[in-house]
This record gives sequence, C-alpha cells and structure tokens, in this order.
Amino acid sequence: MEKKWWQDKVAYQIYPKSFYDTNGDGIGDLPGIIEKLDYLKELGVDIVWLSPCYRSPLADQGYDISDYYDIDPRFGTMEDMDRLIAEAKKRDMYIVMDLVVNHCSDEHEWFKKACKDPDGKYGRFFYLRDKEDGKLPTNWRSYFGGPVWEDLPGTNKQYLHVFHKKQPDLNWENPELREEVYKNINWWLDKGLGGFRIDAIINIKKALPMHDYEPDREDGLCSINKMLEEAAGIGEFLGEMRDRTFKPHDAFSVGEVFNAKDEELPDFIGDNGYFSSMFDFNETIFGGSEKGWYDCKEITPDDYKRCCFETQAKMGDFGFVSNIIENHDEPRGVSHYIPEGDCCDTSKKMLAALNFMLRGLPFIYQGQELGMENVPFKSIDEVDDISTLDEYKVALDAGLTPEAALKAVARRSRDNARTPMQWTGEENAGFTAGTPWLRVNSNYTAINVEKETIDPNSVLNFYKKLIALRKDPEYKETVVYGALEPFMEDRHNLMAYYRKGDKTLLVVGNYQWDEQEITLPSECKKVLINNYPDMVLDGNSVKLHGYQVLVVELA
Ligand code: TEU
Ligand code: CA
Repeated sequence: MEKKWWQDKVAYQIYPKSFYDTNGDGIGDLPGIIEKLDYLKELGVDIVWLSPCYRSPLADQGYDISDYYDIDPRFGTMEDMDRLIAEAKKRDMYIVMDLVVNHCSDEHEWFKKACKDPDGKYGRFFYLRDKEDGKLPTNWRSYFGGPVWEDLPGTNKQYLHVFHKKQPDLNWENPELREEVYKNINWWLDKGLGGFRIDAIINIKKALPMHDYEPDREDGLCSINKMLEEAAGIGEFLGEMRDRTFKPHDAFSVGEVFNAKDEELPDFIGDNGYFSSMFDFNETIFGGSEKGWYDCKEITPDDYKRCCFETQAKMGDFGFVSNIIENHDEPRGVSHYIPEGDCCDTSKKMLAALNFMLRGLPFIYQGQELGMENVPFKSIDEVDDISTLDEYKVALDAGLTPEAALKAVARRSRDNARTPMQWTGEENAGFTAGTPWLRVNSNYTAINVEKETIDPNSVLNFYKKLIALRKDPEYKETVVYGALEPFMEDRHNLMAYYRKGDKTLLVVGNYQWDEQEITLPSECKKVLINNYPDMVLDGNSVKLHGYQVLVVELA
C-alpha cells in the first residue's frame, strides 16, 4: 500500500447544528466553528468533517439538501464557508464536507421541476412510477419506516425514497444526473475543500427492474437490504465519480459504506479504490434484529473485541479503515460499549485508547473527547429525530408499552449524540446565549471543555496524549502504519493487540472491574499510555487494575 497524505492525520466530526452558536438563535453556525478552530488545533485535529450545512429544510437535519451550491442561512453564508476553509488552511487543517447524493430534498429545484413535468428532463432525475390503484410499485420498506413510495404531487405518479419522503432518491442510472453531481463536487473541491464524507452511498444502485421481495414483517414490506443484495454494478458509478472528481484533486474521501462484501473491499479502499477510506460499522451494527433497531441486542466487551478484530483482519494491509466509537447516527460510544453501570472516566479512557490505537484513521465525534454520554430521556416529547420517532411507532406497533418503547429506542436514539456540545459549566453549557434547539444534557456541569482543559486527569487530556503519541516522530511509523495482531485473543474481558512497525507496541485493556493478570511477551521498555498513575509489574507479569489500559513499548 502506498502512503497517502491523509493517513497520519486525526479527524474530527462536527455536527454544525449542535457545535457552537454565535448569534443566540439556539443553532450552531459556521462562525461558531471558526471561533473554535483553535480549540480543535490545540487538541491535535487535522481533518474536520462537517455534517451538512447546505441549504435545506432540515427535515433530516440537513441530509435533505435543497441547494448544493448554497449554505443554509441558519448556519451562515457562503462567505462564512470560504472564511472557514481559509482559516483552517492557515492552521494546516482540512475541511471535509458531507456529500449527500443518494437523494436530495423534495424542495430542490430538480424535484419541483419533476412535479411540473414528470416526463421531462427532471422527471428522469428521480425514480418515478405510474400510480396503480391499491398497489405500490414495490413492497420495499423505507429506512425511516413505511413504504418507499409517495405520490408525486400534482401528477398520477409516485416517487421512490429509501429514507424520508422529504428525501426523494436521485436516479444514478441517468448520466445527466451524474454529471450534475460531479460538477458540484468539483466546484467545492476547487474552493479548497480537503474532501468529502460520502453519505448513504451504498443505496445509489438499485436492483432493476424493480420487484417485490418476501415480506419480513407483518406490514407486508421488506427491508431495503434485500434489494441492495441483488443490486450489482455499483462500482461503475463509484469508479466514474472517483476518476472525475476525487482523483484529479487528490482529495480525501470516506464512504459511509454498509454491507460491503469482503471480496469487494479492495475495490472500495485499495490503492485505486473508489474511496480513500470507509468507516468500520462492524461494532455499530452488532445485535441487529429483523424487528427493528429498537430490538437490537446489547454488545458485550468480548463481542466488541471480536468486531474490531474482524474488521482489522479483513483490511489486511491493503486498506486503511476509519475507526469510530460514535457519530451523529449512533448513541454515545461510552454509553454503548461500556457495560451499564461501569461508565466513568477510567473506563472511558480505556475505550478511547483501545479504539484510537487500532490501525486506520481515527475519527473523533464532537464531545467524544470529553466523554459525553447518552441522554436520560424521560418522555418521547424530548426527542426531535425523525428516525427515533418512527422507530418508537414500530416498537408500539409490535406491542410494547409506551414506557418500554421509550426505553427501547432511547438507548440507540440518534439524539443521544446530537445534544449541544458542552463548552462550559454555565447556562446551556456555554453553547448558546439563547434557547438551544435540542436540550443540553444535564451532566454539563461535570462534563465540559472548560473544566476538562484544566484537569490534568480529564478524558480530554487523555485524548490529547493519545493524539500526541500518534504524532510523535519516534512512534508515528508504528502507530499509524504498523500491523495489528491480536494478543491473548481468547481471554475473557481482555482486549489486547500488538502494533508492529519499526517498534513493537502492545495495547492492553482490562474490560471489567475485576483485576486480571497477564504476562508480557517480552520486557517492557517504556509505558507510553496508562489511565492509572501506576503499573503493577512483577518480572514480565502485569496485574491490571479495573478498566486499566496500557500502551507499552516492548523490547
Ligand atoms: O445514514 C445512512 C444510514 O444508513 C442510516 O440508515 C442510519 O443507519 C440511520 O441513521 C440509523 O437510524 C446517513 C446519515 O448519516 C443519516 O444521518 C441520514 O439520516 C441518512 O444518511 C439519510 O441521508
Ligand atoms: Ca446560530
């Protein structure tokens, strides 16, 4: 694998709506991101991915774009965006935007024109089917619930939407549509963007001609995944997009790729892959249930370890995966991957190190560096997210009581990660001088940037140490590129692995409160990371404290 400019970096995801509000309207904005660039620089961040801030009705918080060439006024102006790119550049940082091109908003010009003239040029930008009484074109279930078909206003047709009905799918089979997409990507890259995170991309290829599949729930519908399994040939679109956009700009691209087949991975992220990298979702999808995500199983430490190692093994050395513990669609990693009741600064640091030291590109989601936690939702009225509200209905329909349904969706709700960033212990966590669009997590007086910056033992300062190790000229080669090999893989509640480069490092996490003893394979030369003040060593034998994590250099 040849080395690329972005591989030794540290990436950070911003959810603009909840990051920092400068004008008191309760909504985070681009000037707010500019103000906090120094905070990110100080943390050690190089690449900043912004969730969408294009013009949008915000039905799905910006993942429904009505103008790909404009900034939504709630986030700022195009001048703000240009300034953000320039200010980032001054600090040797890269701005990465979200590319949402499986669908647009139903308020986009293209869609409006398609409604006026469904048989014309813009009708062919979407998937339209004639309406037949009492029968849908297919029985596919949208990710956000209900059928994927909706009446095309003012016509006798229906349009396809695999997400919300305000997100009509774009027809990638149409070369004219693809040209529009490439033109837009290049327009942004020419402005000086570092690249794109590519949203929901696996959905752009539909199995054609469309047909029904065996229903998998009582609603008579079937999961989109059945159709995607059958859809072959996505590579033609992705290869074309790469050649026409990312490649000539040497841009960074990271795909939101679910369900890629193992044998296709080199095509996706090998040396001439469609993307630079893709996220590892192996842990996040663990425990999935046919009934819906409200029903998914909890993940144990041993499962978590297995999922991480599975991905690492699949990547071998041809690909460079992007590692996460959370994002804007997931619960907070510390609430998800640390067994209930065990979540505290010590265990948060353990999880941080175990994830951060994996081979690949680490992404930190805003607030993760503080150890931000899930929200204790008391009522469904506190939820804003369309996906959670929909899933709540699915759970009720399946016979759960309202209390049980709330509990079931609360653990995985996307709003867990969308509460405002906790900057200070002051009102609204210092996020806004107005009323925040989504309530602030009540633990903000204990968990915030101001407090953690001055506490040498904070989660924030632990992240800084991890980042510093990745950037240390002496260890960088090994931490960034070194091979990963599991160590004592079968030991219960222990996650441990080697990183082998020009040095040999061992990462060890005791994933429980009970102490456990391990024997180092060779002498410990140096302790590089430790979430305890001490390390109990007797010869080569180490007695690990509860949730202790160590990164040591071996002789
Ligand atoms: O998510 C794509 C995705 O596959 C979702 O089904 C995800 O699993 C879901 O959010 C779980 O509830 C992307 C974005 O990350 C998400 O925020 C958008 O809502 C979605 O695409 C549509 O653009
Ligand atoms: Ca604002």
